[in-house]
Amino acid sequence: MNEQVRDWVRAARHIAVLTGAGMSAESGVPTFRDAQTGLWAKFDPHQLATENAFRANPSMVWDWYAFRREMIAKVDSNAGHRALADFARRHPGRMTLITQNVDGLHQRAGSPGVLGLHGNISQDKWLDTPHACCNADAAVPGSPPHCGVCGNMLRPDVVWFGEALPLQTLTLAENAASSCDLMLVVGTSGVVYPAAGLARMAAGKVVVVNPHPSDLDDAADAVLSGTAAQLLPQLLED
Ligand code: BV8
Repeated sequence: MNEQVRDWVRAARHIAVLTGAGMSAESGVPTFRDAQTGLWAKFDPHQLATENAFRANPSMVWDWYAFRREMIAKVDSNAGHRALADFARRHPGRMTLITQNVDGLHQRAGSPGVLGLHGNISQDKWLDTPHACCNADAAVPGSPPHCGVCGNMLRPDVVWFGEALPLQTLTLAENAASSCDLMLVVGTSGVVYPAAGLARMAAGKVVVVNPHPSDLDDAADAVLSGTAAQLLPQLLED
């Protein structure tokens, strides 16, 4: 393990962590770029994860999310998720965890106050502003479930491309980035914004953890070439 980076971790009063799909790869959740297995192989996720795609073909997009939900329900957090949760438990208030992931595995590992920039795949919300008739518990089952009176559809409570991130969450993430002594950037290709921009606005040193080159390596003070579950336990042990 890179001793210099471990020294940075030990010396840091406030550590911000930004994670992406690579964080959950060792849990068995394919990353966004290699998520497209089997019947979804021919679809570009950046195309599917849009309001237009959902309105154009609601059942196709709903089924894609149902496929991912089933997969996520079968897996568990890995040693990388647990190392972050353990560090936060041992050092309350010293770490702010920001994730692009919608799988809930950080939360399942016990990480407190996770800033979920892109939502939560296991929750639904109404596509259009709900009327008095729109009761999710009474929604007509189907792909997707919908209101039996006005036809309003349920959609996954995630941020689709072209949609704004939850403002309060983004603001808290930006505050953490601009006040950190150290930012760990784990398992992200760094191509999706404004999430990737957080690494470029980090006040402290930036350390990338990724087995492959990423678009944020140029912003890094150190690049640790390895996986989240392998490196984070070593990096974060006291
Ligand atoms: C918006 C939820 C405006 C849905 C997601 C600036 C420049 C260029 C483009 C833009 C820009 N600003 C905005 C844009 C447009 C767009 C964007 O960024 N496009 C990209 C593709 C060019 N951004 C948006 O549309 C955002 N919204 O801008 O709104 C606006 C503002 C106000 C009012 C109205 C509108 C919304 C972006 C969020 C979209 N939703 N997810 C869902 O999940 O279905 S993004 C989704 O894709 C993920 O959440 C994540 O963010 C991204 C995937 O990236 P990664 O997580 O990094 O995963 P990836 O597979 O790419 O890479 C995995 C990495 O892990 C690899 O590097 C690999 O090497 C590594 N790895 C593999 N195994 C391991 C590992 N690492 C460690 N350990 C391992 N074991």
